[in-house]
Amino acid sequence: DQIKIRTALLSVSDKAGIVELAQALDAQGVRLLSTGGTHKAIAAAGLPVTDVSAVTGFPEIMDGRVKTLHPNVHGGLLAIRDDAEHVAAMQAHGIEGIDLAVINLYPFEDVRAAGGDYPTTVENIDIGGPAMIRAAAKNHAYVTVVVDPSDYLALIEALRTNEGQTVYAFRQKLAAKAYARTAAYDTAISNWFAEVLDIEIPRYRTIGGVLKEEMRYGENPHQSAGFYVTGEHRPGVATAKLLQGKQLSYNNINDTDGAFELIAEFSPSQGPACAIIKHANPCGVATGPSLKDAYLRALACDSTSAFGGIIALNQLLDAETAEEIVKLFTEVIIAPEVSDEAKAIIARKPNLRLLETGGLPDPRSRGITAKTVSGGLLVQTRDNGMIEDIDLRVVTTRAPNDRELEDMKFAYRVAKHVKSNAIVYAKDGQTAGIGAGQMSRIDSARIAGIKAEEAAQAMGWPEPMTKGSAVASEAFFPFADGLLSAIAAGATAVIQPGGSMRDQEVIDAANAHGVAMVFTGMRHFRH
Ligand code: 93A
Repeated sequence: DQIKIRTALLSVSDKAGIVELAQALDAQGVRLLSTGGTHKAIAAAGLPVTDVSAVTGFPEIMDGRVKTLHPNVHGGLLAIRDDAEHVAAMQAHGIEGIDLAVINLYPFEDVRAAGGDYPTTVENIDIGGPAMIRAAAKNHAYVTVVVDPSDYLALIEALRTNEGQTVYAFRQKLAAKAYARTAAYDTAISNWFAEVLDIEIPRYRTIGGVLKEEMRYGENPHQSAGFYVTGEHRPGVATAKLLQGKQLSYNNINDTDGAFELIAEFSPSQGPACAIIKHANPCGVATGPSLKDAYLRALACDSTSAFGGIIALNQLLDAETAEEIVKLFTEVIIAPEVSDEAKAIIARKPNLRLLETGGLPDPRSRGITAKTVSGGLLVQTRDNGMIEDIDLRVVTTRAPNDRELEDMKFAYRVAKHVKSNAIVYAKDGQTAGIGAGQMSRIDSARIAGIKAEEAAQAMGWPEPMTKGSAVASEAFFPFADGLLSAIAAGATAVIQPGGSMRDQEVIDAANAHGVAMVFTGMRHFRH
């Protein structure tokens, strides 16, 4: 159960903490072996260390592609120490046991996330490192494997308090972590290929990531949670810089992602846009002549729900918008950029989390979404369908006018990001009422109408914004009732995928009320 560490092989790309670890090992009388760069760092600190080429009797060749891939290394890691045949093989071939492997890999994920060019990214695929990690982890009965610098302290402590030995349970846990690391590493490589080759089929995608953060809790305080990054080269919540405020919670991350994916549908070239999200559903989305206007217009849709919400912006957060935002309690702001003046204004609210992403993700880009089901994982490609790319089919006698058409598209873009069943009313580039997540479409239509009436009351408007609005349904109206409810709320134009058995009934109802309706042929379920 207890294994004394006599020989350690250190081979790390991330050199942080390696000298301190080497010092601690040296103090325990451990013999240190190391590869080129790591050897240099340890030797520079004045510690005795043997180059691995002295162990292999082979120089590092091919720019380091082959340095530890040698039986003297792998035999030393894999030998069963109390198996007579293994011991005989070690003696016959001059193989010495390696009891500790400290390895972290070529930074493939970092190079990928930084958008490294093809040859650079390929060169950063580590081969020897994962081979050693897997070998050492397989032989955890005898060998300790450390792949994460954050485990150095625990290792040092274990050796210090236990006469330079490690216990089996400790080695087992490290082995579990080791295979998680190599699995995540290969996943990142495979998914990089899928990204480069623009492969859409999930068969070529692997689910997995690197633990970025252990969270205080999950969706509820009794659930534990972690945030894994997949290394997708796409600006967003996983790679954003937290400029101020507490670490994001599980729910914050989920909601912020929803907010940012939604606002990314609004290209900055078409003007400022703002989305306010609560519980992964938008409570207000608007464009405006300025970002401040867009924010105020988004807020006006449902200022009650916006309390404690997440705000996403499609362009630089400026001072005048920041001044407005700090007036209300908000959990998170996410924006591609933040001006220095805006940072200073937000700093007055130290608990407000401010995220800067450096850009907007391309809504057309591919990628995958996943969710777990009991005993399985459901994986699909992202919903990257865009209304701009669709030929709309007018199905009513009256065609929509230009303003209605604009509002229809606006509403449809928002509806794509609303939990089904989704009904979104919009007018003049602003949501007028949103109905989300109801089990029947007519309930969503009714709720959206009620929200619009409440907004009109709160804002002192003479009538709800649904009067003369366009309405979007993210999936077809199964019956005319949902449509009639929307018409009763004042919608004059309707956008929906179509495809119901009762399409004709729905079209007839629209015609009877002089309402213009278009079919998109593309559904945006979001369950
Ligand atoms: O190029 S490799 O795939 N071939 C190898 O034989 C090999 N051995 C160790 N990469 C290899 N390594 C990696 O080198 C380790 O995983 C580590 O990331 C890095 C340490 O190199 P250095 O000590 O020269 O900085």
